[in-house]
Amino acid sequence: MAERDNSVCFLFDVDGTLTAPRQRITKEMEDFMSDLRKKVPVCLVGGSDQAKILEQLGGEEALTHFDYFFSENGLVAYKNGELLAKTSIQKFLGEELLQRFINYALGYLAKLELPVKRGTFIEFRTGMINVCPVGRSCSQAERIQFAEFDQKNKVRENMVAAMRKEFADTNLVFAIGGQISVDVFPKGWDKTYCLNFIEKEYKTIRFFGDKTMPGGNDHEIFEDSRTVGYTVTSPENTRKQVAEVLNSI
Ligand code: M1P
Repeated sequence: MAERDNSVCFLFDVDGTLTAPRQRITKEMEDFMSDLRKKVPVCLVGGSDQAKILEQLGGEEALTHFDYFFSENGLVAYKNGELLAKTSIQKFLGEELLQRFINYALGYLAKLELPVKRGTFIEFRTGMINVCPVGRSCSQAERIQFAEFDQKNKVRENMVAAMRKEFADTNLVFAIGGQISVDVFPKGWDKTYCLNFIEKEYKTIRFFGDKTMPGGNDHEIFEDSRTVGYTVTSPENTRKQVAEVLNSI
C-alpha cells in the first residue's frame, strides 16, 4: 500500500458535510473517513460544541479518529485525541460586553412571534455564544418547521442585521451556521481560527464545507489563502468530491 502523504490534510466541516444537519454519521461515511485517513491526515472543524459533535460522530472515541479535532471553530482543539488548547470568550470579551449582548439578544427574541418557541434560547459555550430563536431544546420536527419558517420569513437574517447595527462599535461577528441558530464570536474567531494550529504542519490544506457562501460559517475558511476550498452539497457529495481530488493528486 502507498505511504500516507503527510504533507496534505483534508479538513472537514461537520453538519451538511460529514453528516446531515445535527444527525448521526452514517456507517458508510465512517468507513470512508477511516479509509481516507490511511492515505492522508484527516481533520475536522465544527461550529458546534464538542459534546454535540461527538454525539453526532458516535461518542468520545471519535476524538481519536481525526488528526486534529476542532470544535467551536477551533476554540477547543484536540490533536490525536489529546487536548491541545481551549480559548474562552468570557475572558476575551469581559462581562460588560457579554451582558450587553445577552440582554439585547433576550430582548430581541422576546419580541419574535414564531410557530413555536421552546427552551435554551442562548447557549453560552467556551468560544462563542449561540442564539436560537426557536430554542435549542426543540424537537427534530420543530427544528425542521423553524428552518422552513426561517427561509420564508428571514428570521435569522433580520436578527443578524439588527445585531450588526446594534454592535457596530464592537468586534463581534454574527454567523448563520446551522439550521436554527446564529453563532456570535469576536472577529477572527470563525473557522480560520483553527488554521493557526495546522498551517505550519501541512503544505496543503484542503477544506470541504457546505456553508461557503458569504454569511455562511464556512465562508472565511473557504476563501482563506491558506486553504484550497471545496463547496459540498451533502455527505454523499463530499465523498464524491474527495474521491475526485484523490484521483487528481
Ligand atoms: O453546523 C454548525 C452549527 O450547528 C448548530 O447549528 P443549528 O443548531 O442551528 O443547526 C450549532 O451548534 C451551531 O453553533 C453550529 O455553527
